[in-house]
Amino acid sequence: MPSKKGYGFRAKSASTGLTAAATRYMNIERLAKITRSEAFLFCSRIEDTMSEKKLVVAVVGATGAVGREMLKTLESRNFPATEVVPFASARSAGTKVPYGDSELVVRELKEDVFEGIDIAIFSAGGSTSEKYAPHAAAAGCIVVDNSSAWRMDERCPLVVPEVNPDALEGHNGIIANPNCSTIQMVVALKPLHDAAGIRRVVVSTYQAVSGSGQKGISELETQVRQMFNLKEPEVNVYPHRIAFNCIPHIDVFLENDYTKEEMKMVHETVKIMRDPNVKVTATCVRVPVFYGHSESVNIETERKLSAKEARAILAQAPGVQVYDNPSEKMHPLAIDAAGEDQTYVGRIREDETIPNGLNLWIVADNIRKGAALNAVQIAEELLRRDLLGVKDRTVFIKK
Ligand code: 25A
Ligand code: L14
Repeated sequence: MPSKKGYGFRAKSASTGLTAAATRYMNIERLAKITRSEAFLFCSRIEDTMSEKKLVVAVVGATGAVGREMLKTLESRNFPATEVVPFASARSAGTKVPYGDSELVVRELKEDVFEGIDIAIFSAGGSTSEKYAPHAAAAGCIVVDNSSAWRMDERCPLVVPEVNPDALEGHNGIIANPNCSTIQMVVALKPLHDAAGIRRVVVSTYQAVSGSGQKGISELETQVRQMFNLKEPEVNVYPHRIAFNCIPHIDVFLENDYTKEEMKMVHETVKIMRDPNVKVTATCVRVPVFYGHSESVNIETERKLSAKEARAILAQAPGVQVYDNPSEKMHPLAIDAAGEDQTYVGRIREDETIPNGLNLWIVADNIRKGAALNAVQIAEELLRRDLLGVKDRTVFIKK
């Protein structure tokens, strides 16, 4: 099984052997110089207040590659959920998924499960989102949806928290998480756009197989093993063999001969940046990498931006880590970005064929920033802005 560097290594402190509550009583007792029973009363009052604020979070598609990462992310970021409920298809109902030190039993997703759930993070594919998200919103449960189903719907904000968090204000109950390749690109491009006005973007992606979920990971692993054993590799998931190959075809082809994945980058970038003047053209390529999408990005700006200025701007940008030292052979690599939360930018240099052009190499973990992490950050932003609840529950229900 391919391992993912940095995954599952969150060491838990067990130094005192005390429960968190007991430690709290003792600390308060010491700090406030009060008796143990007074400290106990004080703490139980705080805990009562906290327990009044129930926050129930569902993960839909919890058994998938992204769903499992969502559970891990909720736990590792200490998301203040009082209860986390995993859902998947009937096939997975009753199985268990890891959550922190424990396991949760997967429930079958049905239309009527959303009553009493505050936030449901979906990653179960477009058709599942299309069918179930309106039922969630109608029950007052906010959906943060990772599929492409709702992204271009005018009723749904399309959000990258570092770029356009205010788009969440006035949401209607379904919030869309952008496409993985788009997320990492806009995280890096937004600060450059603010500084110099991006007019044109030419992007080529190098996308990992984990973008297609567990089945993509298995396909690459199986084909490599078959070829290593001099067997004919079976081709099941992608239109061609992916082992030791690059395939310029992700998602379906459209009438203009671009793929849907490429056109997602074109349209989603404009919606997130709220600027139709940003013209994007994309070529999306599947490469035999397990985790981490890489992108070669050429931009043309209205005002001149030197490589040095761009590097300084990106060094300050939220969610971005500049990693760019050619003389030391330091560039962002998919194998280093895997398991990390940042979007890495390197190979920053001026395009010498036009007056105002830059080339960049942008890499991020497609399952984390490209999917699970961005979705959890959206949920965190909803809490920060006090935007829980659905004001008009009829928006997605046809009367
Ligand atoms: O419509 P889209 O937007 O194009 O998205 C299509 C797929 O892309 C993934 C996700 O796959 C989705 O199914 N995806 C979406 N957004 C992504 C993003 N930003 C993204 N990937 C990367 N980045 P996935 O494998 O991650 O998750 C699949 C989960 O969805 C559950 N599910 C499916 N239909 C459902 C449903 N849940 C409720 N109701 C439904 N009708 C699915 O549960 C899984 O949790 P499951 O029980 O069907 O699967 C159980 C286990 O089986 C593995 N598996 C599934 N199919 C295969 C498989 N293993 C091998 N080969 C297969 N063909 C699952 O991974 C899981 O472990
Ligand atoms: O629109 O790499 O989120 O196959 C899900 C599958 C993005 C591409 C989406 C892949 C897609 C991804």
